[in-house]
Amino acid sequence: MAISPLDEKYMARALELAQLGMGQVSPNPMVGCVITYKGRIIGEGWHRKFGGPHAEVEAIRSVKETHLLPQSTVYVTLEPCAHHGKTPPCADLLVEKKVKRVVMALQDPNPKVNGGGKARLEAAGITVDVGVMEEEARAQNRRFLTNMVQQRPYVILKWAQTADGFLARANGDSKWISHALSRQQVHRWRTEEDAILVGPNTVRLDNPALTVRDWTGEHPLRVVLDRKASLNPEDFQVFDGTVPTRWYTQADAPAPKGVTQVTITEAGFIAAVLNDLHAQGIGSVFVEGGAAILDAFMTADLWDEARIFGAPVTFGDGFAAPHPVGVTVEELSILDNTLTRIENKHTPWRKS
Ligand code: AOF
Ligand code: ZN
Repeated sequence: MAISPLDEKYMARALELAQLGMGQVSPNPMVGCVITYKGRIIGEGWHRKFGGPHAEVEAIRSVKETHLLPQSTVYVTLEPCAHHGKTPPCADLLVEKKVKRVVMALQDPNPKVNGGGKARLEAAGITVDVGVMEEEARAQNRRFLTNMVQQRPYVILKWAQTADGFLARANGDSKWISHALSRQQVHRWRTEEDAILVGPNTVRLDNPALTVRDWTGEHPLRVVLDRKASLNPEDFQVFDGTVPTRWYTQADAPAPKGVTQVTITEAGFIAAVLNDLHAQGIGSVFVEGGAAILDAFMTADLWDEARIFGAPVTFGDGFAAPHPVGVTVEELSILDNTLTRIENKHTPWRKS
C-alpha cells in the first residue's frame, strides 16, 4: 500500500511512545505502537520494562472499541515478534485480532524474528508496509541494533576538556572543567545506559561513586577496569557494595561483598571485557575515563559515540584529550560549555 504523510505522523507518535522505555527495557529494544481507525487513534502502548509485555500487547489492551480492530492499522516501531519469548508472539496476537494493516519502521534483526513476524502477518492476509521512518527508528534503537549485529554492548565515551585540549592537570586534577548543568546532564545520561565504566586512575584520583544523584533513574552497573589489580577496594567508593559492581583484572584479586571480580586472560582486554558484559545482558556502556581508558577503547576501535564537553578554561599542561575520528552529529551550548557528539564511522546500526 502507498505510504502517506499520515503514516509518518502515526509512526512519529509510536517512536515517541517507544522512547518512554529508555533506561527500562535494555537489552531489549525500545518499541512503541499506535493503533488507528480511519485516521483516529484508538489504542497506544509501549514496551515499558524488560521482561514485561511488548508494545503491541499494551496497545491492543488499551483499545476500548475492540469491534474496530478488524478495520484498524497498527503502527509499530519494530517488526512484531514471531517467537515465544517471555511473552507469546506479537505477530500471532495481531493475526488473532484480524487487524487490517501493519506498518513497521524496521525489521527486527533478532535471528529469532528477522522477517518471521512479517511473514506470519502476510500469510494471514494482513497488509504489511516496512520502512516508515526507518532511519529514526534505527537511531533510536542503535544500542539494540549494535548488540544484535556486533554481539557487544553499545559504547559511549564521555569526557570534558579545556579550551586548550586537556582532560586533567598533570597532577590528575580535573575539577572545574565542566559546570553543574553539564554534570547534571551526565547523571541523566547515566540513567540511560546499563553500565558506567572507568579505569584505575579515575578511581584513584577522583574516588567517584558512579551513581545517579542529580537525576532520577536506576543506577547502572559499575565497571572498573584494573588490569594490575592495583586498587585497594577498601579505599574507594565504587567498591562499597551499594550498587552492583564488576571489577576486571588480569590476576585474581579478593573482592569485597557486593563486588564481582572477573579475571581476564585473553590478549584483547577491552574486547574481552565487552564480551563478558554482553554475556551479562549489558546493552550499553558509558565510559567516563580516564585518558588511558578512553585511548584504549579508541585504539581497539570499540566505541560508537563520543560526547565531549568543552569549557572556556585553560590548563596549559596535563593529560591531553583524545582525538576521536568520526562524524560530528550534534553540537550545542550549555551555558558557556559546548557539547559535541561524534559518531564512529562504522555505525553498525545504520542500514548497510
Ligand atoms: C516486539 N515488541 O515491544 C519488543 C520486541 O524476551 P522477550 O520475549 O521480551 O523478547 C525480546 C525480543 O523481542 C527482543 O530481543 C526483540 O527481538 C523483540 N522485542 N518485539 O514485537 C516489542 N520489545
Ligand atoms: Zn513481541
